[in-house]
Amino acid sequence: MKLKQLTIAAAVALATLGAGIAQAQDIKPRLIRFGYGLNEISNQGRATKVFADEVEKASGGKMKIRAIGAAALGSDVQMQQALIGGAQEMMVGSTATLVGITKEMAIWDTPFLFNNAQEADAVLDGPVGQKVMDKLQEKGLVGLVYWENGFRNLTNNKRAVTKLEDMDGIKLRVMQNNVFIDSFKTLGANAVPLPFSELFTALETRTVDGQENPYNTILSSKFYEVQKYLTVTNHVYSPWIVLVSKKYWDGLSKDEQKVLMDAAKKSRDFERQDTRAEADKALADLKGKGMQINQLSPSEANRMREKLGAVNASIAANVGEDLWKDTQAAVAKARASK
Ligand code: TK8
Repeated sequence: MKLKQLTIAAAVALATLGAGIAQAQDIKPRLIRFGYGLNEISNQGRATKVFADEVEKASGGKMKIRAIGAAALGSDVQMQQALIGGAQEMMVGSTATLVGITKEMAIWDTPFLFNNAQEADAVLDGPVGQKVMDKLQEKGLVGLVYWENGFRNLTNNKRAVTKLEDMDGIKLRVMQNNVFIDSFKTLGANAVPLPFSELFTALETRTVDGQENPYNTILSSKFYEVQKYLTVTNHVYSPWIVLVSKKYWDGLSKDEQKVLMDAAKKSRDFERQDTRAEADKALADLKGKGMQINQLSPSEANRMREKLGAVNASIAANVGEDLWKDTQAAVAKARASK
């Protein structure tokens, strides 16, 4: 009995070893760790799956994406550092959290820069978007494509924000980025920078009163469980960006780079459609979950817009007047062509 068991165990071990060697010699799949901050069931998770499937298919199984969501590999900022150091291969996250590495990324944080998603697509996918993306290379990162995070809206637990003055003293979590801190201080809130991965707990424990994110994220991260009021502000359009470690990218063949780039573009097109479809019905969903929702009156929306205009000069100074002007021109062109 004992001998038989041993023999079986040995046979299994040998077979496993054999398969392992065959695999190592014949297939040698490249394993790519791809981290992201939201849940698997979010728009970010769904598009990551599309990307992973495309990479596997296009490479004939030679490249494999190991997708790791819910910030299990770290916050946006931590993952960016892991990519730069070469400890992680890929990620997707907010451009806003990259500003500490590449200051030009702050251009996307300009309040009310885009009026609609079509303007955002035109500018992000055009020469200005590419120019900003290319700036990452000297810092050890390669940007592939922009995905849509979306237009950001305000939630909080203190009161329905119906006028500018209602922002007074609201302790509001913002992304770790000076433009966001300045913007919300300008509006009268007490802006507290925190990584997204700590946000749900901070809201639940009332360490902060509120936050701002697109409808999709308010839904997928279940912020409706810990936030009562939602104010439709659409104060800024937030892009996500798909990143590769430059150290890793430089070690890939041209064909392998093309597999990643093509799959990134497919995932982008899927992601934008999926995100927009979800956002279109999200308000009704959030209402159904019990959130109290209000639209700002046009005159109050204008007051906020005017106040926020005060941060534009500092954004322009930070990103450079040339990039500021090029971006304004690209937006004007997109707006005119509609
Ligand atoms: C996810 C974040 C998130 C962003 C934020 O990692 O931090 O509020 O909107 O999407 O990048």
